[in-house]
Amino acid sequence: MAAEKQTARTLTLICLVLLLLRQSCRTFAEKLKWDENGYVLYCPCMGRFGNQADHFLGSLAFAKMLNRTLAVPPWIVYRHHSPPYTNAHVPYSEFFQLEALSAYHRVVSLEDFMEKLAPKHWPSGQRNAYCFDTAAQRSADKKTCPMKDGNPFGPFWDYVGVEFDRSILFGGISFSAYHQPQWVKKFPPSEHPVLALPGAPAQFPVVEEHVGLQRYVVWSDKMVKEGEEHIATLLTRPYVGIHLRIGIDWQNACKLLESGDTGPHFMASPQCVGYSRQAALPLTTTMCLPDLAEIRRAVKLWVKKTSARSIFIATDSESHSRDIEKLFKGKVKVAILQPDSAQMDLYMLSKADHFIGNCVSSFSAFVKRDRDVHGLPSSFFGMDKPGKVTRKEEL
Ligand code: GFB
Repeated sequence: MAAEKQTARTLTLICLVLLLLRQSCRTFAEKLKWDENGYVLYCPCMGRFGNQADHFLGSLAFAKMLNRTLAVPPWIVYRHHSPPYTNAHVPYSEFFQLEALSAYHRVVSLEDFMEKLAPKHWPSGQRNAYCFDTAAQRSADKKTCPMKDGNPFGPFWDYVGVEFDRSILFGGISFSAYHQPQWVKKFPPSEHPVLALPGAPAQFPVVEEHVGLQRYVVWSDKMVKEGEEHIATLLTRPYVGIHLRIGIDWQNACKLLESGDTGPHFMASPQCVGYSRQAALPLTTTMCLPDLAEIRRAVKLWVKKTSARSIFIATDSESHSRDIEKLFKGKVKVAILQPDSAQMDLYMLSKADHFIGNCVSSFSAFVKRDRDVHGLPSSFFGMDKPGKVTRKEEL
C-alpha cells in the first residue's frame, strides 16, 4: 500500500515537472513569436533611475492601451564620475523579473527584440522613427526625429545597433488614454508595426492611475539573494531605512522651491502632497532638503515608534551616520552599504520595517511604491503621515 502511494506521488511529481517544462517552453516560444499587434520601443532618455522607473510604468500602460508588445529597454546608468565615463545599459532583468510584467501585459526585452525578431521583421532599411513634429523642429531639415542626437540618445540606440531610416511625425495627440483612438487610427500595426520613440510615451512623475503598476516590478532572484544577505549581515530587525537625498545637485534643485515658481507640484512630490494640483498640501523646503535637525527628529520618532534595533542609511552623499549613532548612544546599530549599484540601496530600503523617504525624489518614490504594494509603512522627512492629512482637515 505504502509503495503504491509512493509510486503515485512520484508519478504526480513527474507530471508536474513535465507540465512546468511544457509551460516554460511555450512561454519561451511565445516570447519569440512576432506579435502582429505591433511593438512600442522607446529610449528611457530622461533622468536617472527613479525618473526612468516612473516613465517605465507609464510606458507599460501606454503599450497595453495600444495593445502592442512593449520592448522593455535597459536601464541607462550614467558614469560621469568614474571610468570608463560612458553610459552603461543594464538589461531590465538584471534588477527585476521580466516575466513578472507579463501578468499585466505582453513584453519582450529590447535586447531580445533586436537579436531575435528585428533581423526578420524590422530589418535595417525599414526602421522608422516616430516623434512629435515639435521635436523634429530641432533638426536641420525640420523633418527628422532627433533619435540619436547627443547623450544618452545616440549611445542608447547604438547599444542595440539601430540606425533610423525615416521619420514619421505626429502632433495634436498625447500619450493619455483620451487619445487612444487617434493612435490606433493613425498608426495601425499593419502599416506601422514598430513604434520607435525618442523618449518614454509617458508623463513624469508617473500619473496616479499608473502608480499601482509597480506591483509588476518584481525584484530579480539575484537582487533578492544579495539583498537578503546584506540585511542578515548588517542589520537586526526591526530596522528603519532612510533615504538621504542631500547632495549638491539636490541642494540646487530644492533652491527652485524658494523662488515659488514650481507650482503645487515639484518632481515626485505628488506622492506626498497629493496628485490633485488644486488640493495639494504645501511642499516645504525641509521636505525637499531635510537639515540635520529634521533628519534626527524623524529618525528618533520612527525608531521609537517601531522599537527599531537598527537603521539603514542610503545616501547620495553624506550619511550622517555618526550623528545618528550618537542619538541612540550606541544602542541602535547604524549601517550603510555604499553599493556599486544604487538598486541595492533601493532593495534595502524597500525591505525596511519602516521607511523615511524624500518626498520630492523619484528614487524615494520607487521605494514608497514598492512598499505600498507589500503593505509596508513609509513616511517622509517633513511629513510623518503622508496621505493621511487632507487639505480640508488641515484647514
Ligand atoms: O533616481 P533619480 O532619478 O532620483 O536620480 P531623483 C538620482 C540618482 O542619484 C539615483 C543616485 O538614480 C542614484 O544614482 N542616488 C540618489 C543614490 N540617492 C541615492 C542613494 O541613496 N543611494 C545610491 N546608491 N544612489 C532627479 C534626477 O533625481 O534629480 C534628475 O533624476 C535631476 O535627473 C533631479 O538630476 C535634480 O528624483 O532623486
